[in-house]
Amino acid sequence: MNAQLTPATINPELDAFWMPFTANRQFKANPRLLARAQGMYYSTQDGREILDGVAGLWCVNAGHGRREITEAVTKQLTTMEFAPTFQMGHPLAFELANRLAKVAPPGLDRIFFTNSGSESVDTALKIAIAYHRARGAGQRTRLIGREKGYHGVGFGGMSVGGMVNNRKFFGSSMLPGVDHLPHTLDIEHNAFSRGLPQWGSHLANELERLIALHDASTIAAVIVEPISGSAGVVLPPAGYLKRLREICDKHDILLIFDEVITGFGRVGKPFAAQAFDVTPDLMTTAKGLTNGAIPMGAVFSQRKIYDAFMQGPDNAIELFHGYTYSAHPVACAAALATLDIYVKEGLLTRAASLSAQWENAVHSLRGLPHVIDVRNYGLIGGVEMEPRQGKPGARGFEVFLKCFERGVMVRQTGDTIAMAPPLVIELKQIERIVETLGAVIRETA
Ligand code: PXG
Repeated sequence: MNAQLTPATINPELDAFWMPFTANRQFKANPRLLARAQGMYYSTQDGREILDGVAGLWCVNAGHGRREITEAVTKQLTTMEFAPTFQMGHPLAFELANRLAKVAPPGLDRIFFTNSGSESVDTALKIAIAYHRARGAGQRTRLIGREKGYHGVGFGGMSVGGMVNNRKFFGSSMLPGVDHLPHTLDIEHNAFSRGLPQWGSHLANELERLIALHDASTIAAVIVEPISGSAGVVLPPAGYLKRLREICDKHDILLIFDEVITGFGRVGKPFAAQAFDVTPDLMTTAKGLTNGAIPMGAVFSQRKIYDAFMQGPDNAIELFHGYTYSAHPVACAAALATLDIYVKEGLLTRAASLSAQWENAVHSLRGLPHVIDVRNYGLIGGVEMEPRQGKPGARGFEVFLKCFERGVMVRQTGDTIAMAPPLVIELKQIERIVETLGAVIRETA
């Protein structure tokens, strides 16, 4: 603890808000406050323009200040601000589910609504376990995640997740019966790969090893992010996800893709499942679903899973799970307006037409001091720098801060800078992000 950084002595007005995933004392000593947003830009409270290199937090895919979303939300608030979806319904919920089913990967046309990525993940894990039980395989309760995985912060998502700091503070308060695949980041073999790395599809075979250890009859599901964002942009080696799919099929294990960041156009197709031509059994989403305007998440399920629940007496509740705000009417309105924009402006595939320029731009940072890897796919980029001796994350944070001071917002995870701009970005703005980052890296010892 640094006595000089006792919050009350810094800025008492900032004290009450306990900020998430933030160095509270450091932030409150030197706050970065955003006040307005339009298109590709934020403005700070003191009126500086900040180019948004990370779509808010991987969510504002259609850019900021979209009038259509504001209008749809305003209209819904004045028409009906809330309606229950437990034993009741409202039309927008059904309309949205139908619309989502149309852009979904093949067969994933049953949709369960949540309010966040974390809730989507916990929902999908619970559905997976209950699905096996509904089929008479109630002993299949084990869940397999992956090292470096991020699946939100609920107890389920934390347990299958594989980021050390998100787990170690919470003792053994984890789901029992969880195991983890090895992660797929291998700088030694794959540094500076353009797009998917070629080395490492065999890492999927580790699933066979875990199955041999635990026996398939105890395993409900495997959950992975097709591309990991939070851990610093970790890509699947070419062929890796297909291999996971094959092994899951062979052993009757459900495959869950966590597409909270890869969904809604980020990778050049509506979902990574389509980009990589691998269809999961369940798919979790949030973020881009409403362009970040109103909190909402959705779990996409294969019809066979939904159908497995639709048995027993007609008056029996089939799944004892849900949230007060599942399919909140205002969130539904926001999502419908967002989908309209995505379709009208071709944003679910626009990243594919920009990805070659994006790739060239981010790979131009190769060769700069301390840069040990550059990774990219769709409109996602990661630049990994060597950590300072004994101070992991310090260099990354300094680069993030200096970029912000120069009017470009990126994300920092350890010593990796992650970028995921709104999908409406123009080439000039890609150049500006990469030039700023490059200049800052050059000056950062
Ligand atoms: N799954 C994945 C794959 C995510 O990326 C969540 C679940 C949880 O979503 P909620 O809505 O509960 O936060 C996420 C969230 C970052 C960053 O910069 C990424 C997330 C959240 C905050 C920061 O890497 N992803």
